[in-house]
Amino acid sequence: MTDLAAVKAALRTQSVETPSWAYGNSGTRFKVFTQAGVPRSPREKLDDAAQVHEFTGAAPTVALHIPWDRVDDYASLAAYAQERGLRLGTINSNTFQDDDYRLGSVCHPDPAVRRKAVGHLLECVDIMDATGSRDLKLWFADGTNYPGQDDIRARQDRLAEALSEVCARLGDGQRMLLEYKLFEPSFYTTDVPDWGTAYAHCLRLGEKAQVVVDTGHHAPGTNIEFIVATLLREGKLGGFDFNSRFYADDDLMAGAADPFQLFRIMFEVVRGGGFGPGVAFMLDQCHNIEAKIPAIIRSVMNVQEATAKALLVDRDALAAAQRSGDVLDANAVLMDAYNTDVRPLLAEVREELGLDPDPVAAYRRSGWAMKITEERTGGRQSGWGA
Ligand code: AOS
Ligand code: ZN
Ligand code: ZN
Repeated sequence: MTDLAAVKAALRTQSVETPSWAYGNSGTRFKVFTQAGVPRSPREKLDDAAQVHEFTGAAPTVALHIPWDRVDDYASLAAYAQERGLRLGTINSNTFQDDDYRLGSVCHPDPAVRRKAVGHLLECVDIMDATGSRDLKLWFADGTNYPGQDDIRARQDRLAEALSEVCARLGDGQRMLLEYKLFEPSFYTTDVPDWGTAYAHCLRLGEKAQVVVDTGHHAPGTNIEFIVATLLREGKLGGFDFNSRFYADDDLMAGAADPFQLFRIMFEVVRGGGFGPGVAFMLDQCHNIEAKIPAIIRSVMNVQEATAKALLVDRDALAAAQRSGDVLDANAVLMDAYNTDVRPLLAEVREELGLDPDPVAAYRRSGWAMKITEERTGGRQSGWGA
């Protein structure tokens, strides 16, 4: 029998990190649909992120992206965040938007380009020192477009050399989170394409190096929860970039496309002892057509719902059914938890925290959307973005 008090206590500890870039305008390579009232600065992104935390009570940290969130004084930005009940979280590097990186960054054949890329990564660690961030997230767009273009093996050597230098720079309590992605923007090889490559590099680098699982970064049909269970078992799961995908790395709201997959992932996290501060639960999303703040609130709620269902699994009954080889009963135990409507339970948790049970509705009533549109554009919200 599941202890509901323990489930609620666990849910109260959960925090989901929101990404600064999810608050700003974004789009696809075909069009960026701008929205009235979006933030014009990192500080305004934090103002919006504070709304997500105010209404969910579960989003106290905000990931930054360098250079998108570059400021003169990061300690001051951290203080600004703290005044709003937030903390600056993961620092995301960017070695994919500079013309010098056409043939790659840390894997580039030219040592001067590799030096420039490593310099950027070391700057990100300096920023971590200033913001008090624990994690440096590294996603490399590096790869090749044609067979023969470059030496696949030599590129791994270059990557290892760069990662080793950056890892050596990390201070006490700091980590590097290496994120893999099967495809795009390169088309023939990607230098960190899958969990195995990321794991192999992190294994060599030691305990400061961990793997990030972005739920949009796999081939269709990949069993992501298997990867999660394996990385947790090896002590190498550093965190998630949660989002949803129907086609590719769509960066849609977490849990919106396949809530059952998100539940199965969260069950492996709970089962593997990963439900704690050692595994960073981050969102990595781009809200191209939907209003951003409510979409981020919804994503946090979707992660909470998947987690609540995972916590409700009767682990004793499941283990007994598995041991006895009772396939149908074991599956039924898991499906019973998944098919439980956990919204009332989460509403109770929110009310016990002094929050509105419906964070999206509460946000919509707050008038924040109208306020920021007036202040940031002087125009009126078109209505759909409220
Ligand atoms: C790119 O597809 C990856 O998901 C990155 O994690 C993410 O978009 C980037 O970190 C934003 O800087
Ligand atoms: Zn990501
Ligand atoms: Zn991605």
